[in-house]
Amino acid sequence: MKGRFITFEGGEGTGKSTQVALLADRLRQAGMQVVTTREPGGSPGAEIIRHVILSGAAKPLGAEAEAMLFAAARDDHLAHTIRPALRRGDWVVCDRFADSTRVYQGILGEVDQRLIRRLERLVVGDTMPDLTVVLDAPAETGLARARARRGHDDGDRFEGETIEFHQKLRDAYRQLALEESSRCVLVNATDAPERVAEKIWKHVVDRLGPFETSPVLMGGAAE
Ligand code: T5A
Repeated sequence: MKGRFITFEGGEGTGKSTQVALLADRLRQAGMQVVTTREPGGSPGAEIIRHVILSGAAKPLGAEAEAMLFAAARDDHLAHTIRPALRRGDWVVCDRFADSTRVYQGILGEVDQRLIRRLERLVVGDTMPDLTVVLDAPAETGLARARARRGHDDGDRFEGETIEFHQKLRDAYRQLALEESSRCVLVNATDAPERVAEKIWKHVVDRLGPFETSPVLMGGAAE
């Protein structure tokens, strides 16, 4: 049996990591084997590339080179973590994936769309997500959450960008969710985490269910 592949996308601090953990818990309760992972990173080789990019060391090379580094990290992640898990029949829940490159490097970084698409075809091929949850919140809300969690104001390579950058990021993700509505769902992430999780669970059941699970596990607040 082939597993299912779910990715989370959105701006900084929209709650992706929080929701990855909550969804994984819920899928496990429903009897699935679940692998949680993240990008950039998610395999030993990709974690090394993560450090190079997020430290800002690659920024002087330009957005095109960064896009290639993200693609190299993704290639390693797919080979060593994602595809083996899917072949085992596990569910893979991933914090960011190829849409992040489309949005951050392609739209915000203005890297030629043809290069972005070629890299995606080459690296991802047919291992596209079955479902992508795009978390949506005002840029100020996300950045404030990310800063509060860290406890100081210095962000990583991308958190350090201007507020206009983060507003454009939000617009680009909303547009992506609209254009790819057969794969993506846009979820308002300004509610309390449990309420956001409930909305996501309903989308997962709707798009990828039904699961053989008890009605109690399927229940919860409506939206
Ligand atoms: N990138 C990545 C690219 O440019 N191209 C690519 O191809 C890829 C893959 C990754 C960076 O790399 C860029 C994008 C990113 O800039 P990262 O450190 O992994 O960097 O950072 P992010 O993915 O942006 O994740 P963050 O850690 O900033 O935020 P999350 O995961 O969205 O949010 P989370 O869950 O950690 O929550 C942040 C704080 O808010 C609270 C949490 O408890 C936490 O304290 N919170 C909430 N508070 C109130 N209400 C809610 N609903 C909340 N949900 C969470």
